[in-house]
This record gives sequence, C-alpha cells and structure tokens, in this order.
Amino acid sequence: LDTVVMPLPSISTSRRERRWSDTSSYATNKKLQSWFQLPNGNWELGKILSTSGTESTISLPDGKVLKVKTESLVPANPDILDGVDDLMQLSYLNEPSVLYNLQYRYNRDMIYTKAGPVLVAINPFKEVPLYGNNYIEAYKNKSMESPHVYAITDTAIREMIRDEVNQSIIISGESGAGKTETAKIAMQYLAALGGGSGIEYEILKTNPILEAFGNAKTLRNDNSSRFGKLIEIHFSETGKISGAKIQTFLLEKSRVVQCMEGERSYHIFYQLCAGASPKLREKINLKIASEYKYLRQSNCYTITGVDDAERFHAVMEALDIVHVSKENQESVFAMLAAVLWLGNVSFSVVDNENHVEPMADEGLTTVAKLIGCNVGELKLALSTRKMRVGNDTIVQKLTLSQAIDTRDALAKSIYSCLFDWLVEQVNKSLAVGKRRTGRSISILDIYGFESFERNSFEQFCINYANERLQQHFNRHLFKLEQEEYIQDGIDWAKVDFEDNQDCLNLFEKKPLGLLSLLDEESTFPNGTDLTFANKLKQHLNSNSCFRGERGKAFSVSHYAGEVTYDTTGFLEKNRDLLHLDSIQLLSSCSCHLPQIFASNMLTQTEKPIVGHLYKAGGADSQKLSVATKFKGQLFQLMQRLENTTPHFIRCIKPNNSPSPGSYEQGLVLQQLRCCGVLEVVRISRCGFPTRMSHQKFARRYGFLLLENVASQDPLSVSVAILHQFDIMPEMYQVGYTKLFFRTGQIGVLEDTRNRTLHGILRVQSCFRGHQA
Ligand code: AOV
Ligand code: MG
Repeated sequence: LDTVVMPLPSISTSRRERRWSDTSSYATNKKLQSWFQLPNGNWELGKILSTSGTESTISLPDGKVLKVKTESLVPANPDILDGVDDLMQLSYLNEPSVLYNLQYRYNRDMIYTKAGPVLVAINPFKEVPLYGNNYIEAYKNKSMESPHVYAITDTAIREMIRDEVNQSIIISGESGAGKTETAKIAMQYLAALGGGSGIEYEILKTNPILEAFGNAKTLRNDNSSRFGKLIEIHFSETGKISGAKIQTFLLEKSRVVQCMEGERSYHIFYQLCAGASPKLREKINLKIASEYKYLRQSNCYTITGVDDAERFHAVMEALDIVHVSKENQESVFAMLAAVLWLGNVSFSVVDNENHVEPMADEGLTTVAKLIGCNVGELKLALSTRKMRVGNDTIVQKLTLSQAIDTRDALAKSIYSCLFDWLVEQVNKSLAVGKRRTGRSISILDIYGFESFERNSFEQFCINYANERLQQHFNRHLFKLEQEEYIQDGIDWAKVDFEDNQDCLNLFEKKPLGLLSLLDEESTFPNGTDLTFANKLKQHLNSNSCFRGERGKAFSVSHYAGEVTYDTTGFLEKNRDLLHLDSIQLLSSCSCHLPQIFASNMLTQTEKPIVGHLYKAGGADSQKLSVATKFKGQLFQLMQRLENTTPHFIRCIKPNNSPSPGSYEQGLVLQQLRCCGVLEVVRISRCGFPTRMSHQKFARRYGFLLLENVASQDPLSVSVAILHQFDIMPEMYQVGYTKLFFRTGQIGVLEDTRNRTLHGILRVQSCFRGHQA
C-alpha cells in the first residue's frame, strides 16, 4: 500500500507567512497527479513519471515531458474531487488545487463555492441563469442545495427563527468583486418572503436610489459604492418583512468636487442632466453635463451600456415608491443643480493682496436662486470669513485658493447633507411597523479594500473599515470552527490565532496611533500634511505594521497587503471645515432643504470630542473630525454585528477587464490570500477539515475490510477501517456522529478504494474473458 504521509500542519503562523506549504511535505508518488508551476506563475496539472533523488520527471497534458525539482511539485486531488462545492472536501488543500476547483466551477457558471462556513462568489461579469423566482422557490423548499447567496440567506432566515437570534450577512471583497450585486441578490430572496402593504417592494427600490446618489464610475468599477451600507430588515412573528432601516457610512464627498480622469462623479448628476424633463430643466436652469466644471474635469460622461436618462426615470419612480413627494423630489434636483452650478462659480482678484470675489455670472446667480438666498449674501459667504477676536468680529477677505476651498466645501456639504436627508426619508418610509418580533437580518455592503497607485485619506478610511471587518471575520470563523469540534466531543486543544489586532492598534491606539496623531495634528493651526507625516514617522516607526516612506508618505501593512498613503490633503479632509459663514448662509435660505442641512450641521457640532479642533484651526465651530466620527460609527457597527449570527460572503474578481469567461489565476489567488479565504482554509487545516458521518464512511470503505463486518454498527466498521489502513491516530478524531480527518487522509483511502475497484473490475473482465 503506498500512502502519502502528511505531517501535522504547523499551527504557528506569522503575519507575513501565510502560504500553504503542502509542497515540502509531499512525498511524491509514481503516477500521481501533481501541480507544476509554469514560469508565468500559472499552474499546470502533470503526471509524475519517475522520481530520482531530488528530481522528478513529469508529463504535461500537451505531451511535454519535463524534469523538475521534486520539491516544486504540489499534490493534486483525485478526479472524484473535481469541482467539489465546498473547498473543505479537498483532500489536498493547496493553492493550485483551490484555484483549479474554483475555476472548474466558474467555467461551468457555478460561481458560488463554499470555503467551509464562507461562501465564495466569483463575479461572472455576465448574466448567469441562477436567479429568479424558480431558483428562489427551489432554495426555499430545499430542492436545491448547491452553494448560493439564496442558500446563505435561507440559512440566515432559518437560524433567526430557530435560535431567535438576529442574523447578519457580511459581504466583502475588493472593488468590483460583486458585493453590491450580491447584497441585492440576498435582498431579493428576503423580499420574496413578502411582507404585505408592499414593504418588500419598497425595500428593493431603495437600491436604485442609493446607487444613484452614492455610487460612481471609478477606474475599478463602473458602479462603485462610495459609501458603506448596513440594511437591517425586520420581521414580524409570522416571518414576514415588517420594515427596514438603512444606516450609511462615510460617503466619499471629495468626489463631488474632484475626480480622476476617466472616473465620474455620482451617477445622479449625469442621470439628471440626461433625463430631466424640459420643464424641470427650465425650472432649475439645467444644462448638459459637459457644461459643468465639476463633471468636465474627469473627461468622462457616459458608461458603456448604461442609459443615464432611463436610469433617471427609474430613480424618480423609486422615489415615488418610497414616498418622497414630487415637491421634495424637485427640491432634491434643485440642490443637485446648485452643487453643479457652484462648481462653475469663478473668482476674480479685487485688490493687490490677491483677495478675490466671485464673478457675478450665471453660476453665482443660479446658485443663489436655487438655494434661496440673495446674490450679495452668497458672494460674501464665498469671499469672506468672519472671525471673532475678543469681543469684536472682524471680516477677513479670502485669497483665491481659500475661496475655492470655501466654495468646494459648500458644494460637498450640500451634497452629503442631501444624501443623509434622502436616507432619512427612505427610512421614514420603511419604518418598522408595530407588529414586529424585534428579529432582523442585516446585510452589510461596504466599499472594498482599495490599493491604488496613489492612496489618499479616502483609502485610509476605507481600508481601516475593512481592517475592522476582517477582525470580525477572523474571530467568528475561528470560533465557529472550533465549536464544531467541541460539540462533537472530539479532543481539541484550542488553537490561538494571530489576528490583525496589531494593525488595528496602529490605527486606534491613544495617544500614539494613526487616528489620534491625525486628530492632534488637525487641531494645530500650523499643522500641515508634512508635519503630520513627520510626526507619524517619529512616533510609529517601531510599530511592525508601519513604515515611514519618503516625503509625505507612509505605508501600512494591512491584512490584505501593504498600502502606501500619500498624506497630501489628509488634514483638510479630516477637518472637513465648513465655515460658520457657510452654515449661516444655508440657514438663512428661503428653501427648506438648505435650512434643514444647516440645522443638522449645527446639531452635529454640539458635541465636540476633539477639544479645540476648529477654534484652533482658525474656524469658528467645533465639530468631530471625520476620522473620529468614522471610528465611532465603525465601533457601533461592530457592536451591532456582534449581537448577530454572521454569515460571510467573499466576492472575488476573476479579471480586471472586466470580461466574462476570463479567469486569471494570479489575480484570483491574490484575492483569496488577501481577503482571508486562504486563511479560513488554513485554520481548517490546523484542524480536521474533512468530515464524514460514520454511516457514509462505513458504506464507502467498508468493502475494503478483510473481515466480514456486515452485522456491525457504522461506528465499529469505521474504526475497523481506520485500524486496517494504519491511519495514524493523530490523523483523525472519532466524534459522536462523524469522523474528522486531517488534510489528505481521505485522499489516501480514496486512492486505495479506486485501485481496489479497478482491481476487482480487471479480475472480473479476465474472468469473463476466460468464460467466453
Ligand atoms: P462591488 O460592490 O464589490 O465593488 P459590484 O457589486 O458593483 O462590485 O459589481 C461590479 C459589476 O460586476 C456589476 O456592475 C456587474 O456588472 C458585475 N456583477 C457582479 N456580480 C454579478 C452577478 N452575480 N451576476 C452578474 N454580474 C455581476 V465597490 O462597490 O467598487 O468595492 O466600492
Ligand atoms: Mg459596491
């Protein structure tokens, strides 16, 4: 009997050493299939023809025969394991085997695969026939059980009812991997449960609204979410939807005034410009998109395959459905136009100290009209700043760059207040009725981990959020994993797991963490991005997750890889100043939305945490810094999620084109590594990833026993098999209901079973040959 002996997987794990390394332990075996890595990094399946010393000869599918280092070969799984729907079923858990398994399925439009408790979803970039009412029905009545978002959602519903515990579906993955689509698919399944009074329909209609106002075309994704979203769906006692509540996180407001070549600002601007009726156009003095500087700067107006005008009508219809009145809708559009026109406000120098005033052109007059103030007030707000010195108020004139900052800050605030206000309206409409159980399922869809050539404050916040989420992921998966062993009564010494706490500490530690130092520097009147960067280097250089870079840059070792941040703009974005003059302007407007925005901003500034941030910064109101506010939101979010049973979905982007049918191994592998899928499987490797009930095991391998065991119970048969094949005691555990195996063990038995079956077949055909 030639067996492959696997050593015990090592349990110690260093942060930087996270590759599966089955390779080194692989005692090669004649005729075994094996993975061989080509120079381009892709893996190819080969057959080992012979092994001598440290060299092996393998044959590749194209007939080529190669001599390779034996240690470079990685064991492949037996054919019966091709395309298993749970990676846990693989006997050999190594990178090429996982990649192959996912690709095998992906090529057959099976985009979903389980990685133990996690659902892996690979973006098909095309319509796949996996959705709709027939599928929903099939998953509901359990006639279909292959991995699917529907299956995960169904499990969440069942567990919510069975355990009376709130559930969450947590979706992660890099930009463009399919999180938002996945969230919608989960919502679709929930909505199919119905609710009465059309509430489920309303819930679905929040998607086009939030996507129009909170998504934009980026270089990575034509429909990239630029905010985080948690939607909590509530259920009545009869298991029907009774309402929902949406919470959003940190909208990327800088996009409103600034965006990169080839990207777009928020969809709604282009939709409005393309789809508004002539009457509306006239009312809010709307031009085509290319007339607006904010939209013109990125030189990109359309998205292939998207009809903005059509989308605009869909958004208006959705607004109707969530009970935003026509009148309010018009106010919303007026605010959007005001933002666009603000961008067109230009300035001219009025004295020899470089002070400026806005030009009295169409931009200025239109903005004044749209927000409901007089031109003079707007002019003052954009070109002066009132300062209090002792008991006196002095008026300071602004320079060009100060005036532009003031203008842009106003545009950003109007937009983000509008976004918040809309979410509030939607929430009013979805408000949970009286007859509810208090049980809910929450779906989390945030912006994915981002690493660009140049990373700024936005990526810093986004990646911090992902870091928090990753910790949640680790904790729960690891806990659940170990619970199963304990439940089945097997001997299990708890494995300590090194999490990403170090990186989180780097962000959160007080007073010497990234966030504290950022806030501190933001309060200094003379603080600049450079002094901030220097301070980081001075205090954090000993932290293993931190590295100072040249100039104003620094790097953070995230769970998903190292990202270098350019601190340019950090302080300004963190302060997010809107001067009191601008707030006062809005509150004096005759239109109701600006007034609401102003009063919301004023209540927000009432509870200062960062002591004198704004006084010292030269402005007049106190307010939470952006980073501190975001951190608070994330803590709240985590607390809420902690009280739920989580279900994790990891989305994977198979290519960067994006195009259907293309599966780039390197890219997929990088994401599997980054987003922690490899980690889950690696944790499983420390344990006993292969599980089989005593019955199934006895049925499958019982015939290999030399003695007759027909009359014995499955447990005894199982134990007899384990003994006969000398499976070493440390390779398995016998639980109350199941056998638990180390990686590779079932593969050995499976090989023996196949050989024996072939042997039997050969003997039988020989025998028949003789008879003939
Ligand atoms: P993301 O949410 O993960 O990115 P999306 O959900 O927006 O990514 O997906 C990007 C695009 O991939 C979509 O617009 C679809 O064209 C396609 N896609 C994703 N999932 C599916 C699916 N199941 N079936 C068909 N097409 C799909 V970001 O929000 O950028 O991190 O911030
Ligand atoms: Mg998204």
